[in-house]
Amino acid sequence: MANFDVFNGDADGIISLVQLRLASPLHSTLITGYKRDINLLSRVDAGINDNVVALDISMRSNKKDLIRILGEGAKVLYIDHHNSGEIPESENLEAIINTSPEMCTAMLVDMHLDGAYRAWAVTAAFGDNFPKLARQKSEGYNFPLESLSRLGRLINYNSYGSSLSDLLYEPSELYSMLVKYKDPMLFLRENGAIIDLLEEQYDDDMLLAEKSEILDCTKTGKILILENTVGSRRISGVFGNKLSQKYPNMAHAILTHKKDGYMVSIRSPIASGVGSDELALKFKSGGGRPAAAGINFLHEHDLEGFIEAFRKAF
Ligand SMILES: [Mn+2]
Repeated sequence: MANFDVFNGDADGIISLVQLRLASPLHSTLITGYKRDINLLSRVDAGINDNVVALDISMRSNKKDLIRILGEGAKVLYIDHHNSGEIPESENLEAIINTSPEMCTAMLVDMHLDGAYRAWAVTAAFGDNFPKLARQKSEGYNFPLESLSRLGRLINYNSYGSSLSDLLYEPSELYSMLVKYKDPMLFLRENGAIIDLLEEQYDDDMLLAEKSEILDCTKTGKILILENTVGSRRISGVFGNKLSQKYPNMAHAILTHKKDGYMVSIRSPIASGVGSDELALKFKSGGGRPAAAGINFLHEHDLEGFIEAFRKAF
């Protein structure tokens, strides 16, 4: 019997697994990647009596491999908040999918575990850009919200890049450090330097992002362009989160220059929380959820089309 833990490399994915494995520790093969490396089930070779856990990766993008794995007879627990498409029928599949715009995977895990590691779930909610959800779930607890918010933001930031080499810490490495602690504050007390290093890099990247060029701006939406640098690739999504919190009535798209095109991060206005996935799915390599989505590669030729579609969507 083999166990496979498959999880998005961002704060939501990592902390979803942290909670599950604190609740039921076991030896497993860890399968993860940088934030946009989401076709992770393709790396799972599981059969009868094997258990697969999939966290915070779109079922829509992993459907083919999910069906293959279920067909081989493995049991799958799938917890996620991205647009899933149709969920396959199988008695080997337990799917907890909730695409509400105010929900993240780590909070679904929290519900699954009756709030056993709430401080971790709150950290993840901050990291996944759900500060309202984080605060609401903290009611009645005496959590140091500033610290949890900073930790969530920086774990999340660590996952962004075009390859693992853009990242300061490999997500599986970060997970292994975090899962040793039942309480994120204990982690911080003993490992402050790990997070301080991330913050230094974050501040440098953010400084550059804040000088980015504005491509299109209306009353309800803004499109910005970042230069083709490692720092841009790391900060684009988090920069989008920051802008969306600052201007809750506006939609944002952050384009990062790549060879012959762009990588795109889209954020819906917080006030409505919808539209991003629909816009992203109009393009070949697009995907995501109502509040936040992305396009891995937008060809230069499609830039005008994207601006038009963005204006129409928001
Ligand atoms: Mn998430």
